[in-house]
Amino acid sequence: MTEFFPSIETPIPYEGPDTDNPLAFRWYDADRVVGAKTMAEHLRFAACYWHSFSWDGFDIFGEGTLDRPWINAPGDQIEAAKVKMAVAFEFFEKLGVPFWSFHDRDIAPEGATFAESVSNLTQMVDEAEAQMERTGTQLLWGTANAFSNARYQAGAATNPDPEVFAYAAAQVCAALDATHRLNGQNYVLWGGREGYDTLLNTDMKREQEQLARFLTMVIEHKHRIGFRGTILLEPKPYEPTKHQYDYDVAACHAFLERFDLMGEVCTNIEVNHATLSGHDFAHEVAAAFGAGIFGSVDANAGDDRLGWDLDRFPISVEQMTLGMYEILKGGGFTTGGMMFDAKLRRQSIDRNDLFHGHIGGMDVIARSLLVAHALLEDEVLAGPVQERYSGWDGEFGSQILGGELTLVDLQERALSVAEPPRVSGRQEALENLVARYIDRAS
Ligand code: XLS
Ligand code: NI
Ligand code: NI
Repeated sequence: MTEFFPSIETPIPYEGPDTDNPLAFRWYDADRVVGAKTMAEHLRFAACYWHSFSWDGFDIFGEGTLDRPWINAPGDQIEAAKVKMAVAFEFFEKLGVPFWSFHDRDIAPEGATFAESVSNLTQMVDEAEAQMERTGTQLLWGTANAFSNARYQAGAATNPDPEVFAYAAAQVCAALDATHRLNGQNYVLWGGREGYDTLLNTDMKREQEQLARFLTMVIEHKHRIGFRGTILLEPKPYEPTKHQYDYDVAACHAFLERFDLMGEVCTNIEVNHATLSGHDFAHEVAAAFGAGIFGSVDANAGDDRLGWDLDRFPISVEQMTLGMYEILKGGGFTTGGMMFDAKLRRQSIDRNDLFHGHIGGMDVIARSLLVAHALLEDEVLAGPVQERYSGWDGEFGSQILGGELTLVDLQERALSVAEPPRVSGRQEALENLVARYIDRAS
């Protein structure tokens, strides 16, 4: 097949911050060592299949604008899927991204029957295996699209009809098998329609119990087939449903505790989902590490004035620095990575725009890694934080936390000691320090 991106060199080179070449990295230098690992090892970048190759720019107001000739192409659907896959891997290879990720329906068309869908998927997994072998691209994660088809209008695992639950289970079984075959590092469950629009027709308690049963079956299957990757829940507060059960990291944590699934499941944190839930990205990362359920990141960005999942490419070094800082502080990625769940704007119709989006996102995150690493190395924030809590490390603090003192003991103490002195929280000074590290990154 002729190349889809003929003007791009293989792979995109690193040329440093001063380059004027828009098709070169300015910050992402894969082999550069930062602390104990290379940038590539720290960041484990992945590109996604769906936004870049399965979507032609259509929105609720209008038709597709992007040049994706395999979409709705007449003729053999498997042939069209193969053309699409060849282009996707040409892109991954030319970008120099080590990982990719997919939904079952992104790579293989849904058939007229379930059996046909599985057969389509199997053929395309064969194809993917060959493309991965050829290019050296690895699979960060696979997932099932259990939200687009009309049968899932009322949810998949949380559907009021057990037949739909069963269909979704069959689909996830096949998608997990495919991910296992392709040696995926993780398997993701994003609850696309696992929520509700109105309580007038919804039994929330029952739906959550169904979801727990579903997840338990996925875990059992993972162990049965010997899949060694991590199972990840991807929190999102709403959209498409008005309320989604996996609202944020805290809701996922509570769900896993409630149904005794801790230790089996981690989270895939999407930047734009964090902001939709009313949290900062860094908050969600810190919450996940705090609960022991940090897994992977869907890197993207929203817009300050638009309250839906815009999936822009990351643009803010500050936002990503604060998230990267929490990731490094927590010990970094293990099976997870920085996956671009990001899409072009509808007017970005030049083929190379896909490179510009990813190059910019990778540079923002690579630069954030440098800043976060320096902040951590120099203990710029750790020092003040440790100092702030130092009382808890002393004898009195330890007695309180160790359960040696009662409420009455503390009341008695208050009667005899002076008012505790107040100290500055120094937020502005700390923000200035972070800004200085961002200025200095090199
Ligand atoms: C949608 C989600 C989706 C998941 C994969 O908002 O981000 O893209 O990452 O199903
Ligand atoms: Ni996502
Ligand atoms: Ni999303």
